[in-house]
Amino acid sequence: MLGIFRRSLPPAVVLSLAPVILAAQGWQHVGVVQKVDKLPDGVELTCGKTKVRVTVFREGIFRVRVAPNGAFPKDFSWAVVETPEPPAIRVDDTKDEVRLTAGSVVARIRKSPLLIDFLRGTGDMLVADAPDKPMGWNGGQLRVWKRMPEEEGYYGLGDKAGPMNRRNRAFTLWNTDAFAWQESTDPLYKSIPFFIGLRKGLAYGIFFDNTWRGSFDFGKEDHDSYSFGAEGGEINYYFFAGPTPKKIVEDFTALVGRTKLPPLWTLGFQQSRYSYEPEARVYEIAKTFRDKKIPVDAIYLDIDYQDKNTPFTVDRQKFPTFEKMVTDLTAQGIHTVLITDLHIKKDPDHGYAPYDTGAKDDVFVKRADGTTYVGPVWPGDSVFPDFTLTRARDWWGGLYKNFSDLGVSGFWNDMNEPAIFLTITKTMPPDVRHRLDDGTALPHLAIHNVFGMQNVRATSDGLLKLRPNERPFVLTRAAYAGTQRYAATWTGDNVSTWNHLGMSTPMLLSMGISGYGMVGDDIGGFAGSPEPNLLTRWIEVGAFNPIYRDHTAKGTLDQEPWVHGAKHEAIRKRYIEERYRLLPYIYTSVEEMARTGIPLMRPLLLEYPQSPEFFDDDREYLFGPALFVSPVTAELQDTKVVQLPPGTWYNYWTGEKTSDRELIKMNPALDEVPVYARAGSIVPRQQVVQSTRETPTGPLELRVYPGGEDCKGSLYQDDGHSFNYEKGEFLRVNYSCQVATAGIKIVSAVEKDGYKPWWNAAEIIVYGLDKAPQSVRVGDAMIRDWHYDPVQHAAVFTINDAKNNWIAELIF
Ligand code: MIG
Repeated sequence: MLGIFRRSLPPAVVLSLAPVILAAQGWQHVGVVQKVDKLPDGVELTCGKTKVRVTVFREGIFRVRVAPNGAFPKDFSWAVVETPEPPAIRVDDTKDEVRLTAGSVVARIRKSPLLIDFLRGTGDMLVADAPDKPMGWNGGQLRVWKRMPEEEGYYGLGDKAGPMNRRNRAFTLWNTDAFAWQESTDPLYKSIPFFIGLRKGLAYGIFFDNTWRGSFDFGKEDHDSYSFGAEGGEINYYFFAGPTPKKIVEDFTALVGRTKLPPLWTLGFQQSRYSYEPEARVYEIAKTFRDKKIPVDAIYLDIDYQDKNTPFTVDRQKFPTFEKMVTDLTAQGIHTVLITDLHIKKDPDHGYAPYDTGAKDDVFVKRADGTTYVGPVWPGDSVFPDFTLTRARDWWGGLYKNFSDLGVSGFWNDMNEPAIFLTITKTMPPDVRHRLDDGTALPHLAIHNVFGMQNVRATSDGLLKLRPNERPFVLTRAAYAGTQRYAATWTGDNVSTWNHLGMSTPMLLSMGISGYGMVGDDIGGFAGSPEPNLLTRWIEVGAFNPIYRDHTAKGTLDQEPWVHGAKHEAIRKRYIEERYRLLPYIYTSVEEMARTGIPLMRPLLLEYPQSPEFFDDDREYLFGPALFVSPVTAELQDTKVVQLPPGTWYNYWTGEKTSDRELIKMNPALDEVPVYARAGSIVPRQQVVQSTRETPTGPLELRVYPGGEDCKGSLYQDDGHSFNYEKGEFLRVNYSCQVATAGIKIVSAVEKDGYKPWWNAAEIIVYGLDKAPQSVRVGDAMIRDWHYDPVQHAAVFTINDAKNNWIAELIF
């Protein structure tokens, strides 16, 4: 009976029946603690035959593992890359509870029954197990229930659609090819079992490191508790004590790995479609960008460049001089990105090396009966590399040699949920086994959610072997926690509707706090064709997203920036140009993301966790540390109200200063996106270039927005493509400014000068000045060549030798 339910009802329905069927189905909950053993990093609790370990992984990070039968399996994770470094701990064992203290955080383990609460030393409760539902399991299934206080919000879970706050909804984690997904579609492409709980400024994080089909229920089943669990594997979760959401994101990304510094060109504008063909069309697209002087850095070739959709081949009818085309694009500063899907056409003895060598090396996924699994995808009957095997990943990585030798810059791994045609489950059957290096194998259910991750791991590692001193660029559709180590990603097959434009921002923001900062959407929408205003608005917003790629489906109308006439083209070009002007700032912020895990696109809850009134609008965010963006995503924009976050802000376009927490009412024109710069920030910019390969002319521009408590900015530059920065070949300059009655002082302090930038001079623009200064001084010298712009309320001057340390002063 229950088996029938399970098969025929969608997961959310099954979940809502849970309370009724839980007991009947034989859920068992962890019982009374009978024995407490101290471990070097925590405690092991024995309850009947069950053992529970609560340990401290690092300062502020606890870990909980449960072995229902008392035997902990080998400790292994696809996600975790950090090694534990347990701080000093204290264990207080009393009759009713055990307290495990590390620094300012306490795990209080109540004994009868075993319930775990995490508190701050100050007594503030962060999160407590639901009193009536200790952790439980049922056959292979397992689940953890936590108390759900009123007003607590839940943020994260990767690419889930809908509001960023996941409260009142339930989600399944099962990587799924979800063409034309909608707000209520679930599951989607990625499984990132991590979230932040946030209540009145108190924040904590939980990462449930389990790759099986999982589910998170934030108040759908029950109003007083939320829960997370999976259909197999282990109860194994990490608790992050913060204290701030930022610290939680930093700690989580340290645990599972951060985005690597990407090649600079991947931050430029990228043009794609399904598919540019034949070759002449690719040339035409490239030429149109250059003729119209619309900057672009990459053109993508989707599956039709291949011979009958067969990965690692080229259709010579359509692309007779493929090699020359790649070279010619490169010569124009345009990178070629090729799709290379993971399904290998089952095509024995026709000279198709990927199949023949893979079969010979025995790297394809098998079924339980030992036969190779064959499934239909784009090339027809296909086989699939066993990416969980190191030797299969190595073999896959080697397949990139030819394309890499030709100078193809980036690779796109689509369909890696994995997506399979002509089956109801859209993926591999459960009897597929995935082999592991130690000679064992796991069922598909255990590996499904990491299959795409291991696919892009293989691609990225392969490219690193082929071009050891080039940063690889890989784009993936499926992901598990930590996949940002190997690839950038996008939100899959969206639709050309205003609704989708609106859904995009919260999804990208959720990805960012889930550790995945190099993310974008299909600008203009994949399915369907955007009306002119929609494409224009989308290109405007995209300028302030991490990945900026226009893409559309087969059979749709052309979707390049110029397709709707001169008026739209001019607006779109202006925003794409703005993207390039901002590259010094964007690259600096992306370097920060690679170093700290703080995403480029930051939801307001990261910056203002104390003020829910500022983050209840999911569509507004900070782009890097300094810019506040309020996208226009409505077709008929009546009056738009922008609630600025605390502090003073400057209109990014006009330089106009706002007052604290100003509510701005506006009717944004089609070419207007509200963007504000934080008072107390310094934003580096450059001149427009047609691609990142072109050296900008003129000085570096430094926009100084005085005010705030800690006025600062920085600049990071390096060669943009190699790993030489790891050897110190980079430039880092820290800028600061101080406002006093007598004047404004701006300081440049070079932290590291291991790289010679393209500029010598810097043009400094100081905003927010009601009147012109009396004089401008750099060091001891008075500058004569400066001017005051009364419209922008800004003083403008140039420092010729700006690469060294300097102090500039505006004297009033
Ligand atoms: O079944 O490669 O999401 O971006 O253009 C469709 C063709 C397969 C899905 C991807 C989309 C891509 C398309 N792919």
